[in-house]
Amino acid sequence: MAISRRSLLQAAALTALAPPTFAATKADYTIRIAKGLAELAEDQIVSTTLYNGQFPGPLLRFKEGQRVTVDMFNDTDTPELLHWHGQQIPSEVDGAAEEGSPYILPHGMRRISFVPKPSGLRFYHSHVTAGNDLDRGTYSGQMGPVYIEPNNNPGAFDREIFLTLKEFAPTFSKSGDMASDALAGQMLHDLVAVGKKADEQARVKTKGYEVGYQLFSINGRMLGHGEPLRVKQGERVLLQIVNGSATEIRSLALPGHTFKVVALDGNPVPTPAEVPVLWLGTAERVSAIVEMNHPGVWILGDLADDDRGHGMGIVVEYAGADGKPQWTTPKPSHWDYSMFGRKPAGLVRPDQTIELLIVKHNAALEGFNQWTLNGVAFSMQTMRPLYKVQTGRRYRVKIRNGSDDIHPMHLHRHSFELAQIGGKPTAGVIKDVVMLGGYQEAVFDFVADNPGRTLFHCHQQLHMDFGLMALFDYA
Ligand SMILES: [Cu+2]
Repeated sequence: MAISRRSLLQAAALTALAPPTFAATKADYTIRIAKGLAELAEDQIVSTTLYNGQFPGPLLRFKEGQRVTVDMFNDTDTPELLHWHGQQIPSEVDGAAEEGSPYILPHGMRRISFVPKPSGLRFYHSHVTAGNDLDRGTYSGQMGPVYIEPNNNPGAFDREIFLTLKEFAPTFSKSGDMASDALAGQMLHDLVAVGKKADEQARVKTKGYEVGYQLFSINGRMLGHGEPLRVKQGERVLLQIVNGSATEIRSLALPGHTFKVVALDGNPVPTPAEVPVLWLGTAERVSAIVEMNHPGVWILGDLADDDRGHGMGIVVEYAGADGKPQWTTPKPSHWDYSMFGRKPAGLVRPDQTIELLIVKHNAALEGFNQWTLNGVAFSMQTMRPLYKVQTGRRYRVKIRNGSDDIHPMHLHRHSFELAQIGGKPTAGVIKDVVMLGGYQEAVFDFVADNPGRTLFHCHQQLHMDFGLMALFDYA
């Protein structure tokens, strides 16, 4: 599983070579990785690995373009990696071993320095392989929000509230309940055929393990157990939401209110639009303004009754209102990224197109599904790059999903622009994670403008650990 002996030795060598002068000056930020307790409710206290002893980890506010130094101490017995999700920074500080970032060794430390960018809502989280260990990687409590202050803020609002969505107490199961009908668009027949063929060829006829959770939280508290969001009538509240889940796609609704989506993955959208329900794939961020114009005591929560019932929600309480928090299930709707985009103006011609096909191999790896991209499951042993890109060129990635699962596909160290999603052409939606629907395809463009090894993977921990990952390198 997890870490090869070679990469550990490499990490050890690099640490040994590091000059011992780090303690001379104080870093701008210090993150300590250690076991601790997260009190989700008075009678639900979980033991997990945390950043600075708290969940979520501290909100880190950076200024775009202003260099920071960060000390990362690993007080655990296992190597760690801290990844700066959504930032365009060098490979050696990005925090992914596949890109060449060294591990933070057990009871060791690493000081890094980088220039934060781009502005907007980002986050930081563990990037180690978890494999079959549900205490590791993003299954743990290692995540926290990052906000990179822009020069100008999109939209007018009175107040800003950060919300971190996170599940705890994971277990393996043999059934999943992924909300597969959440996304707009149709299944493509040729991709259904790919999935059917893979199922027929599979030696094991049952599907592999999935992960389920017992406890759900927003900002580390189960629904009804933390402080409510106290609001006033007429207030415009900007919600900065991070889906910190290891594996789940989340929805959020607030009865009687709509969400005006102003940014996706921290990047302002060309067409801010109001929706009744937000959907966030694993690691996605949504910035949305809610106009508080429906007084009462409400539940801002997940559409899934079971998840909300086990904590995925937070109470919104208007000044002067009292009573039991109310919930009503909204009418069914689909999440369509293209509604926040603009019409493509003419034809943008990429320099090259990279076509990738995802296939699921049922329970092929000791009961776990194995995933391939163009027939290759990523190997942590060889870490062989799948594709070489050239600086300055615009690449179009066409990713096709031959499975029924939704894949939140994430590109490190670069942002991309959606070109087509759910069968619809679009432009101007800049992201670093996109949910790819079951048997659907997505097309996005990125410019190779940040030399260094670059990871492209599904952010579902169970998928990335079992093959759904590719490395791009610069020629
Ligand atoms: Cu996936």
